[in-house]
Amino acid sequence: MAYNDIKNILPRFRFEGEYVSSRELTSGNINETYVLEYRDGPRTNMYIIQKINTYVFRDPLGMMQNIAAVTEHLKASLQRHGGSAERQVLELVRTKNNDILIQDRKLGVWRAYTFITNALALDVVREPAQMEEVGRAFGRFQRNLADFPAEALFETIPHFHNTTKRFYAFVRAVDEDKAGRVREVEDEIEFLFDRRRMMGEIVRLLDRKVLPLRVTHNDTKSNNVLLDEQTGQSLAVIDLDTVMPGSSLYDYGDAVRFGASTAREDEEDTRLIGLDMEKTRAFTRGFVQETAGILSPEELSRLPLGIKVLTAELAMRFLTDYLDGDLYFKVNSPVHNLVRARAQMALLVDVERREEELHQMVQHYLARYA
Ligand code: ADP
Ligand code: GN1
Ligand code: MG
Repeated sequence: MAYNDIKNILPRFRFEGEYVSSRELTSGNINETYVLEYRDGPRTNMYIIQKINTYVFRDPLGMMQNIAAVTEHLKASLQRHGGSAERQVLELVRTKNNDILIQDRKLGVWRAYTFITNALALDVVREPAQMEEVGRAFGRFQRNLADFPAEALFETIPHFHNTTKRFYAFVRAVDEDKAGRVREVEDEIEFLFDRRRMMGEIVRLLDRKVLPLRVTHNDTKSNNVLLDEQTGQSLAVIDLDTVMPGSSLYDYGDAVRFGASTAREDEEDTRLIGLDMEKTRAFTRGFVQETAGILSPEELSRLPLGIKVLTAELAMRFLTDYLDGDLYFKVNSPVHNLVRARAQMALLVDVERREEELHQMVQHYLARYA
């Protein structure tokens, strides 16, 4: 990363001390993230600064207002229960004008957080115990936001997990064939058409009010949770850009499809891809323990549907972006989105095969904790 990219933006935030260094973190698929080090006498202060992708987030101020409100709520809830918010809630660093973000016509849109030190964000979950902690973190997040007024939130990306609308967008991408890639992916297109009905199932259950709308995170990858490096315990849920009204099945399903896959999200060898049942069980245990008494029996019994729908949704989103010519997700090669789409399809085939097993597993934890 070139220091040049950020040097003009740094003096506008309330960072304490003298700038020492910066390093780019490249795990995210949307925003640009840098870790900063400042020295203030004997103290080292670390910060995160992010350039917000305004193609993806059309109303960055609305998004930042959501984040400010949600982090305040989480902090108050921790303190009410006798805990401390330190290292457990994201903390915004304001600008010298006391704003929560910078919108500069030339330099772009930026925000900053204090960096939570000695913490791990897992791009790959190594052990079931880590996955259980990730489950606990997202379960607790859901619990702590159960009394947050959903109507106070902006929809930062309208219809984000609305797979019915996403299916129409996919069909449009096929029709338009902007990048001339449709011919290469006819099998993949058919794969998704075959699952059209299944993909719309959560949306239909929300419409019929069988499932309630809640405040959800909506992007529950394992690298959006920080674990204490020493104890392994979960600290903070991060990446709050998509906190919006949604279904608990989204958070459960997205977390499992990412963290309990036997391979990375962009694994090329699809034979290596499947669902790790031990990690799935561990996540479910952590998540159900924290949300028992909050989530309804209708939600809890349908958790496996979340895995199926979210895996299919991501396959469709990656393929749509491939057909559009890679406008949305960051890519490291022209086939990156296609590789990602195929990987999600391989995972989905395994999830479908294990459907009965997944239902039994969920019932087991419901009997025990819910
Ligand atoms: P993206 O939307 O691009 O995924 P994230 O907000 O998830 O961006 O940040 C990317 C990575 O930066 C995270 O996975 C984590 O490793 C690190 N990170 C972000 N915020 C913090 C923080 N406050 N403290 C420590 N690490 C952080
Ligand atoms: C994006 O920003 P990041 O990398 O945490 C995307 C998620 C996808 C994920 C797939 C705002 O998440 O929805 O599931 O990539 N975020 C947005 O890796 O679209
Ligand atoms: Mg992230």
